[in-house]
Amino acid sequence: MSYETILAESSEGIGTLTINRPGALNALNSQVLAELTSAAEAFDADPEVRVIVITGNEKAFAAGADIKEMAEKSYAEVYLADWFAGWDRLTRVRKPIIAAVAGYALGGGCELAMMADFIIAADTAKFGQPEINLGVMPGMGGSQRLTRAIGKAKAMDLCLTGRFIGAEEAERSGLVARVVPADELLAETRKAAAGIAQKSLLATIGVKEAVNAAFETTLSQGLLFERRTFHAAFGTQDQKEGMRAFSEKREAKFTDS
Ligand code: CO8
Repeated sequence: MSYETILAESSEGIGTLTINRPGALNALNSQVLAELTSAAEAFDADPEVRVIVITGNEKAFAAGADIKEMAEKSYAEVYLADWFAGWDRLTRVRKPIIAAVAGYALGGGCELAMMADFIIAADTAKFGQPEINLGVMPGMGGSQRLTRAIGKAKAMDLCLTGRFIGAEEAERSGLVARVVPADELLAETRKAAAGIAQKSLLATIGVKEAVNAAFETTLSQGLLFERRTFHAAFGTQDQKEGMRAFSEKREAKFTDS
């Protein structure tokens, strides 16, 4: 399938989606939404792909929703079209997703990065929710996922002031998993993705479902879900292979069975 606003390529188990609107700092318009979510779903269904990476360019991961596309919309239009609810499709992708962020990740760009399972940031990355400067507020998860990620104080600070934070502060706050030098961002992300691609897909999807359950359930329900998912792993060949390989001091060869 060919796309106009993103690049999609896969190799060695890693499906990479690159937002490609450099002239607009990768602003997220409806076409990016449609293409990125469709491409991510296609990777999710592709047995050759085991991990998905979403990235931008060195200047911008994405500088937000496309302000020019939104500017003249009416309440009725955005309400009836349920604007941006379509991004939820990305959160239903079952395979692990890593966001590799360099440059600006603002507004919807920060919110998109937070829809990934974790973020690896270049030391040049800048995160923010500057919607307040446009007379609006976050609309793709900035008030919810950001608050869960970094707590009320920091989320309020970012959403109310619109200030940007750098990669170090983002890592300190728990928004970002790792910070790497900008020129190593893609190599480091690929290395992380390649490592995950070697694991049993049954286990990586189980981890993703269990960690995400922590955001949706009580602690006792989450712990029960985790335990049951752990128990289910004992019905897999990959559990036998992984534990035997440990005893036999060799690399495990997982077969997703
Ligand atoms: N939308 C559209 N175009 C953009 C955007 C954007 N978000 N960001 C940058 N661009 C365009 C600029 O208009 C410019 O285009 P042109 O050359 O044609 O004038 C080009 O990209 C380069 O941008 P700048 O010249 O501004 O580059 P600078 O390096 O000077 O500045 C900044 C970089 C600081 C990132 C600046 O571009 C900026 O402030 N951008 C806007 C950031 C922003 O406010 N983002 C939030 C957008 S709102 C949002 O995401 C809401 C999401 C949820 C909505 C839910 C609705 C229901």
